[in-house]
Amino acid sequence: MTRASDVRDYDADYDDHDVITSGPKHEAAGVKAVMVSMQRGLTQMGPVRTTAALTRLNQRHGFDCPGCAWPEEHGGRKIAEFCENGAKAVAEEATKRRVTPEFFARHSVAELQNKPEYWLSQQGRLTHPMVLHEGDTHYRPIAWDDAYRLIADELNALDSPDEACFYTSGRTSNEAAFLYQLLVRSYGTNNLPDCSNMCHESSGTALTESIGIGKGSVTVDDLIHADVIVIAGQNPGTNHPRMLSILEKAKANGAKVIAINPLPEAGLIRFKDPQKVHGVVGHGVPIADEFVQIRIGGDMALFAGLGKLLLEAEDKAPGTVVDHEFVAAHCAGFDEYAAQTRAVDLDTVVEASGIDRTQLQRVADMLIGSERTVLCWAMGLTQQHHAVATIGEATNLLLMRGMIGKPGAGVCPVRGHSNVQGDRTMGIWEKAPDAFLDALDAHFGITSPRKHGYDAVDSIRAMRDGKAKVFMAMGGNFVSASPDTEVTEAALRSCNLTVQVSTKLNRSHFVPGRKALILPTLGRTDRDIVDGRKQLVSVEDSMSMVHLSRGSLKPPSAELRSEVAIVCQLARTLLGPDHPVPWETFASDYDTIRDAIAAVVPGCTDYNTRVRRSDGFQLPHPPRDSREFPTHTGKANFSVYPLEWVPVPEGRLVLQTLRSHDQYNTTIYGLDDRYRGVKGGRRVVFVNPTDIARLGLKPDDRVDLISEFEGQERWAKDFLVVPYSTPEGNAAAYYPETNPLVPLDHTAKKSNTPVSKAVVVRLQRREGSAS
Ligand SMILES: Nc1nc2c(c(=O)[nH]1)N[C@H]1C(S)=C(S)[C@@H](COP(=O)(O)OP(=O)(O)OC[C@H]3O[C@@H](n4cnc5c(=O)[nH]c(N)nc54)[C@H](O)[C@@H]3O)O[C@H]1N2
Ligand SMILES: Nc1nc2c(c(=O)[nH]1)N[C@H]1C(S)=C(S)[C@@H](COP(=O)(O)OP(=O)(O)OC[C@H]3O[C@@H](n4cnc5c(=O)[nH]c(N)nc54)[C@H](O)[C@@H]3O)O[C@H]1N2
Ligand SMILES: [Mo]
Repeated sequence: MTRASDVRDYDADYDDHDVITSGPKHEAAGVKAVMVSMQRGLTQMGPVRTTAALTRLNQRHGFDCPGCAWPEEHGGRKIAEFCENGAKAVAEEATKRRVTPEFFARHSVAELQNKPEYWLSQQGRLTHPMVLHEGDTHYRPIAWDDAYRLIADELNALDSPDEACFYTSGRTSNEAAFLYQLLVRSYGTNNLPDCSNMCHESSGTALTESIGIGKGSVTVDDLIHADVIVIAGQNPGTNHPRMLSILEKAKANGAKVIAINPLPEAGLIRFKDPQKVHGVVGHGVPIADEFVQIRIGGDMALFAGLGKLLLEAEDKAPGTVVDHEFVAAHCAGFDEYAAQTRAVDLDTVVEASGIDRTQLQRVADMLIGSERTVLCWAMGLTQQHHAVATIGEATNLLLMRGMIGKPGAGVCPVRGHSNVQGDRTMGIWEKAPDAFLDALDAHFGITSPRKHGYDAVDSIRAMRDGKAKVFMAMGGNFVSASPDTEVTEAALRSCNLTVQVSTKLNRSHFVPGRKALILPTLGRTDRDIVDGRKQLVSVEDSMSMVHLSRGSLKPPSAELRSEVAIVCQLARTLLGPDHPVPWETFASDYDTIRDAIAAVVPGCTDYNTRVRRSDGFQLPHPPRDSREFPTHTGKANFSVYPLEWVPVPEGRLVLQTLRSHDQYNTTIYGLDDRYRGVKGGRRVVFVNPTDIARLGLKPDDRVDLISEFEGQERWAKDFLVVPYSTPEGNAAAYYPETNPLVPLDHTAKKSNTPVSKAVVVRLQRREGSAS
């Protein structure tokens, strides 16, 4: 039996024993949002840096927001778009607080490993490279060259390069990502797990099967001109706030929004634009025309049921629903899809989704009446066991109607990290296609391995099983972001060496291997000057737009190195003076990296020139650009999978693990989730009032969450029960506190993404609880 939280009790000062709850809010943003972000800015950065930072956020000559991957409006990089959570992400990075060598001398690793993420997040920016030698109780400073030597020695001592794993989080720039994968492949492995494996991997897998490319097919302009926008499994009010002003524009043009979510998320219901008068007074703009309160994991059934209703409407009035010309010219598998979908039992759909026939028909009618439909989604769809099939099923609804590669219509997986899509384009992929590796080898005269590497889950398994012994992370917080915290922690502790290239402290620093390094690096907001010349980096947003980002703030310490510098110097130390890649040239002039990217990465010709255009440039996307579908059939494929959903076992709940309004993934900004009416704490579990009664509990009871999977139990202790509007049988609680509950082996079929949105749990009332 696993009891992860037994070994990991949270610091009372930084957690929630005084939670106040007041129920969901119905609108997002508004003046309160401006006040909160200004206050965070002033607390973290002081007035001068606040002004300097916020006036350059997403400006043409400024830096790309380190928050989400939502794009700027085309031609719209002139005015700062206000976004509370973007401002908070900047405040966290540009903070004046510092974590110095004295800090590490004061606090032992034993002490720091018991601090909650929130406390760690709030200590500020790292200033010096630090090492933890075997048997030491404290991290101590290390010279950069000695750090590179240590990594190189440990890597060279391995029996095979496949015994090392090189993680990337999605903030890394295109330039750093390109060099990092080049270093890893030159060393000899494809073990390049990244945060995408835990995030949108299911979208990439599903879209590659359906349309031949794992990226979204729409632009902001398409959204603005859509008739219907479906938003499934996404909470834009918190996680992509700038999307709300686009939705508002689309609505002003007459678009209808269908929100599919177990929770009535504030931003899906109403939006108060703080830059407009109606955002200051009044109730804001209603967003969702149809709120579909789906059961967790019920989306595939919903999309299949809608498919059936669309086909029935087509049968009644042939030629009015199905775009036969598009299907005949561009698609494969329609007959098989139609046969399976016609046979779908609507009673099963109602049971699986929790959506009644009347609403099902209403939504189908909206889709039938739409000439231009955009389908947006995020983690509510991707982190499910049947995620790939679900996204395929949703895509079927668009294919049938010829809604790909047409203005105002298409698929829109809304990415998370600000450059997660760019990192993949640059080759951060454990399964990079041979064509990419061939181009890399030809350009640099190296021999990349062809054997596929480990993704995030397989890296944990490999470390657990003693097959991987060195772990290096280019950003992120692998320990807290990964599933099955106790297994992941043991896996990392069993390594010979763990290396974290980081901007700020996080738990991964205190779950060390036999030896550990913390290498502090520049963030997006910091200026990067090499030999007196300011260096620029570039990123790709959720809609395949590539543009520059220029940091402008004084870095937290002269000891920081850019990610590019760290990769280049490590590469030279590891690979030796004769290695053919010009690492020194790359480190001294980032234009030379972009020239190499132009030569190797498809769609990047003339990178240096095009990326300097005011809006940057858009990467090619054959389905969007010319209705070409580079799949194995050469056509867009209808996706046909057996129908799957998530039944709720007797006396149990299906728990989704999600973000509050006051965090960026594992970086915790504060203890309030304003839009869900939670103040002062994060260890809460949202439960339907009927379930609270049925389970013999009361609101405000304290419970332990016990996950049950294949006969194993996993525990997370001491959560406050909060009555909330969620379908019966479903519950919600925050990530990363609940990661100990997510089983490592419960992953999405084909994409291997951890099933973070459907964990079967029972709730056990704690002794001394309120009732
Ligand atoms: N401020 C801020 N911005 C962020 C982040 C952050 O932590 N903070 N994280 C970034 C990252 S990396 C990512 S990937 C994105 C994440 O953006 P989201 O995907 O919006 O993030 P989650 O909080 O995981 O929310 C998932 C949503 O899916 C819903 N959901 C859960 N289960 C189901 C289901 O079965 N079906 C449906 N239809 N819906 C379901 C939940 O109720 C919730 O509204 O945000 C990015 N932006
Ligand atoms: N249960 C559950 N688990 C989840 C999820 C969920 O919804 N539920 N979501 C998953 C998703 S979508 C994602 S994307 C992952 C996120 O996983 P990660 O990307 O690994 O996690 P983050 O919390 O974003 O990483 C934060 C750390 O990144 C470092 N950092 C910040 N900026 C920079 C930079 O510019 N350079 C470098 N080198 N370091 C930097 C800081 O030190 C900070 O502590 O978590 C996944 N895990
Ligand atoms: Mo993500």
